[in-house]
Amino acid sequence: MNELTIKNSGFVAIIGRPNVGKSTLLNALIGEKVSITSPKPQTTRWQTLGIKILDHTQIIYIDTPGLHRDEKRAMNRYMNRIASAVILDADVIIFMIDATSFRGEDEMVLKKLQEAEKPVILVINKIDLLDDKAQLLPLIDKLKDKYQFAHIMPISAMKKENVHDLEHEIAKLLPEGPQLFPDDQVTDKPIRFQIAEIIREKLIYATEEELPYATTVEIEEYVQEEKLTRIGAVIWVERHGQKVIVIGKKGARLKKVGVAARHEIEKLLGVKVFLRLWVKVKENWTDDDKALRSLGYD
Ligand SMILES: Nc1nc2c(ncn2[C@@H]2O[C@H](COP(=O)(O)OP(=O)(O)OP(=O)(O)O)[C@@H](O)[C@H]2O)c(=O)[nH]1
Ligand SMILES: [Mg+2]
Repeated sequence: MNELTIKNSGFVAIIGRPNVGKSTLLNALIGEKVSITSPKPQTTRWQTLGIKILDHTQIIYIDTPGLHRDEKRAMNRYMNRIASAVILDADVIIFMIDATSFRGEDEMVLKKLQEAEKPVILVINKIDLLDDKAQLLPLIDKLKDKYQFAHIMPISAMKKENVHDLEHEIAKLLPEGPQLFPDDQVTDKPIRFQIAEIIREKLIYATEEELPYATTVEIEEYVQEEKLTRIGAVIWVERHGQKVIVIGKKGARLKKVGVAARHEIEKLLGVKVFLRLWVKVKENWTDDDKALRSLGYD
């Protein structure tokens, strides 16, 4: 494929409340992991591009943080602000819901989309969890009354069911336009960011309750040597007690996170990695605009 063959291009925002499977869909569409995922809500904190060429169309997907109601902390307001801004920038919107549970927060997201007045594809995810797909019909009927969707598509992002069909429906809606990113670029995020996100994902899996929400990862050292890459990262938490938990008994939890992250980073970079993790406390950083900015939430 060369630049001259692209006839259409545009931005497709993946929007929905937390945990419906937005990042899982982005990864399924791109065919590799560009955005981290987890069973815990509010995993994604930044917008992340996934770039793909399909026939004569360059589709630029934008994964977003889940829109949510509880805006108690500066971090929550930041995440909602990002998702809302992406809605305004996109050419087409994927409104993702979970086939097994439609809630007030989904209604809130739909209301925002109604105001945006853009082509919206309703994507009903996790259909692999339904015994009978006919269970979806009342929900589809209800939603059809609320918005004139450009298309309605039940999918399973995890099992890659209907993902290919979805992609073709999306391509039909994109305007004429030039190639916006080079052929081989799949995301906008630099490697250091991807590494920090991999570490954060392993932390989310290794910790419980509020801890996933109180941690962020900063890469301090990234040195490519002849035979290995040396990476040093700081895991920021909000309180001393959280630091003790992240480290675990005799350092066991931190070690587990480090081993899991190192394996994935080695796969990503294709070289041996020496990974060192530190845990540091920045009091109340998730509710402090200045601290958020200094940690990259800008
Ligand atoms: N059974 C099933 N699970 C899915 C499917 N898609 C995603 N999941 C799971 O749902 C959970 C949330 O997935 P994510 O992709 O992280 O969800 P998200 O919408 O990006 O969440 P936030 O970033 O928190 O807004 C994970 O445990 C996924 O494995 C699906 O099609 N079927
Ligand atoms: Mg996500």
